[in-house]
Amino acid sequence: MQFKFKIQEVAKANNSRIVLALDFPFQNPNNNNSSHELFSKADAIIEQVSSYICAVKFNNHLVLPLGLFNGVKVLVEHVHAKGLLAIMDAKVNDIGNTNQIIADYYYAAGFDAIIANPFIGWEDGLKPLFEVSRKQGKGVILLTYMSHKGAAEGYGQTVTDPVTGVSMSQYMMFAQKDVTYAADGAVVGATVPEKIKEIYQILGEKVPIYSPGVGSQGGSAQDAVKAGATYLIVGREIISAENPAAVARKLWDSTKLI
Ligand code: BMP
Repeated sequence: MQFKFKIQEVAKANNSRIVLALDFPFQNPNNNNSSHELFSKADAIIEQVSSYICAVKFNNHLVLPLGLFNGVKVLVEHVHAKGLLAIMDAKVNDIGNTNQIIADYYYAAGFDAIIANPFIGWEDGLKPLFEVSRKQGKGVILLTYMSHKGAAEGYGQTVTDPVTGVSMSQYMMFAQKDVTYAADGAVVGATVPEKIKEIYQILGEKVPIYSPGVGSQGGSAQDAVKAGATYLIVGREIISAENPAAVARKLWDSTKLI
């Protein structure tokens, strides 16, 4: 089954559109016990919030200090044991061969989907990544308009398609490509709900929108969903709370699928 349908099933089962970004602040790895502490914190949060989320997104925050096969793989197994899916936010951004090898490692660690950067283009860029992912039943989610201010410089620029000669904004071109490539998702910042609305016009129900930037970056979960986001990627708002489960539950309650 394609990843976009797998996550739909989990989302329905938990009645949740929340993807937890399991991101922790820097902890000096030279300090004794640091990686043990980090692992325990991550493991505990998965346990506490599992019934309010549908997936967990991992980033360099854990892969760098814990390592992929000793630390993160075990957390991915915990995520799966809870009936949830694991997304690797690798923002894959290299030549095809390198992209394939990056993906192979993450998939060998159990990840169900990977995030990539569409600026690399299709031939010898995204295409080999999609091929290796499809072959293994894994998903590819593409950045389409990022949540930070500087996103306007790249995703917001006006570009001319070298094939058709048509000019349009970069993010609208990426949105069209999300559909053409049959991506499993498109990342669009919750900080730019007007862009979510525009991109949703292109994607419809074909490619679900994953929206990061809720809370800590100033985006509103409700506005993002109203504009067309299916999933909300939320990290610090939950992770840094005194009671992560309570915050996750509140967010779950106010953004349930039905
Ligand atoms: P937070 O909720 O703590 O702001 O975390 C958001 C997460 O989503 C981070 O892992 C960040 O790297 C990621 N992200 C983002 O914030 N904006 C984007 O446009 C794309 C992302 O992957």
